[in-house]
Amino acid sequence: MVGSQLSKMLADFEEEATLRLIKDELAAGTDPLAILEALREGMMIVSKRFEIGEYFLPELIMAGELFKEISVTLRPTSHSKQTTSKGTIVFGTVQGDIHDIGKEVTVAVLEGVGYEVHDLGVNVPPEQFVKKLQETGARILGLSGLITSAYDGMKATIEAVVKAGLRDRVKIMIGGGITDEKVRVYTGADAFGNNPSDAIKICEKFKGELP
Ligand code: B12
Repeated sequence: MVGSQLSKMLADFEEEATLRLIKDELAAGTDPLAILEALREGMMIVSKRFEIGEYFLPELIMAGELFKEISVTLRPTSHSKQTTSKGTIVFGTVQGDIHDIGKEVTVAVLEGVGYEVHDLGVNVPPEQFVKKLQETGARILGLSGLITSAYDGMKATIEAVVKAGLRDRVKIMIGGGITDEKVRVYTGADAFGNNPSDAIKICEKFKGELP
């Protein structure tokens, strides 16, 4: 798989060539999740170029748009859609954070493997997560966040779930580039993940643990 080539092409905004290469990779049987990972690496290159002053905010926005556009072409093939639901998940980017590219990819993959996902969008206040959990009876909550201040949004959301008396019946995973075990402990989540494959594994584990 030509992962690094794909990452560089995305970072250089070579849209046509990127799409062509993805088409070839899919035809050759490459796992769509591996292609998504290569595209995510491309976003990391964009981020580095931003940090050293080679790219500016418009390039960040452009890269985000390009990533979204390209990843849409991967969605139907990410996994074949299941007919029966594996379970219900409430998902969103926490209050104070507007990053949604990784969240959308993760949601699309979870839907692809058969979960019913209620995506509340970005900058979601804690009480909105609680309301949706109550409405749907979902047993899994997924919180996404990319900026450091999102830790507090995650913590506040989990505290709101506790306050609503739902914590015993809802398993909570957090994710986004910066989350790790330390953040999991700080926020009070049950698990953390850094890519859609982690999300699938975590949800499977949660299902085994839920009463
Ligand atoms: C594109 C981008 C933007 C775009 C966002 C467009 C959009 N619609 O999302 C724009 C330009 C709008 C933006 C804005 C800002 N950004 Co920005 N952005 C990025 C960038 C370059 C890429 C993020 C991305 O989309 N990656 C690609 C996706 C596919 O990867 P991902 O998000 O990591 O998601 C994957 C996994 O994390 C995981 N995942 C995601 N969610 C979940 C959830 C669960 C439960 C699980 C299991 C897994 C999971 O699966 C995903 C798929 O593989 C990052 C750099 C970086 N290193 O991440 C900075 C970055 C996140 N931004 C940063 C900052 C500072 C900002 C701003 C504050 C800038 C400003 N001064 O205004 C604002 C944020 C305002 C706000 N309140 O939120 C910093 C954060 C630093 C920090 N530690 O806080 C970063 C790290 C850049 C940097 N190096 O400085 N940004």
